[in-house]
Amino acid sequence: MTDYNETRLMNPFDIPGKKMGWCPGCGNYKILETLKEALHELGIDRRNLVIVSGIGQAAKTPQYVDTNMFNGLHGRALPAALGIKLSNRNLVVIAESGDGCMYGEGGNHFLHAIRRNIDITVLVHDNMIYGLTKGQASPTSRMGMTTPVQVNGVMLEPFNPLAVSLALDAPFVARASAGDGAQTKEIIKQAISFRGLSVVDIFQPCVVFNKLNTYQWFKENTYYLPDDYDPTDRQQAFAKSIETEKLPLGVLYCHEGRKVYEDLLGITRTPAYQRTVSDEAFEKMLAAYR
Ligand SMILES: Cc1ncc(C[n+]2csc(CCOP(=O)(O)OP(=O)(O)O)c2C)c(N)n1
Ligand code: SF4
Repeated sequence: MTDYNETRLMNPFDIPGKKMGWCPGCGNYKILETLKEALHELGIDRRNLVIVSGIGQAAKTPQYVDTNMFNGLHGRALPAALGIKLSNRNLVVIAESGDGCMYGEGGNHFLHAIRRNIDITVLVHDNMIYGLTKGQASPTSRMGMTTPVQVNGVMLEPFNPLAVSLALDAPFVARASAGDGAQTKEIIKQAISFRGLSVVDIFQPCVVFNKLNTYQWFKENTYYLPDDYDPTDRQQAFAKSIETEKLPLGVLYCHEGRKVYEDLLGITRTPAYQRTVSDEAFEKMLAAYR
């Protein structure tokens, strides 16, 4: 087994001396670290990886990873990720953003990415708040939580990303918690290795604007799926996803049955940038425009 510090020192995804925009203690740090370790341990080539995000605190993550990145508009990580994957299906594509960005502004894209079953990994830093814009309620905010905008408490039921993903037959659905780096890393590794759309909802404390869902709250309100849990049973996974007393952590569902979108489209060709064009064909094309 590789020593933790040794892994950190050798990690090719680190950007030494990078100035970070996150508050001390933010759960985003742990997710970033575990992501870089997962990528390193999977032996992913930095040149074949693209991390795509929207806008927000979580969406800054790709700026702190030494690889290719695309920063889209708020909620628009997934359409960009889809375009990137379809232009070169050999790339490992990770879409990564906050709960507001992915489930709120990007909610429609989230639904249709699952329907399409693109072979990408969706990592959602779920801090149950809008962090970057200073603490308004997000789709996953708990009912009753007060914020500077929801002064009488959030009055809506939270969005349930796991139940929605399972209802749409997402083939890989998991939940992790930033408080447990080791488990989060293993789940991220499984999600990246999975062929098809994988959704990982990662609990992430926002230590500044969310005083309800603290590290302690996540510890007290979650539990690990037991070792004998069968992740191929979709109905059982759905039952787990709607539990409310304590929230399950682990891979709820993993089933390699659905065709991925790239296969359905029949994309087998070499990416455009790798293709060679004969001089003759090129001259012919130019001539057609003269
Ligand atoms: C269409 C649109 N609506 C609103 C905003 C303003 N805005 C920027 S970041 C953000 C909240 C981000 O929250 P979340 O996605 O949960 O990520 P976090 O900052 O908590 O990581 C909002 C509302 C925007 N940039 N674009
Ligand atoms: S405001 Fe919250 S989410 Fe943003 S960096 Fe600070 S602790 Fe993290």
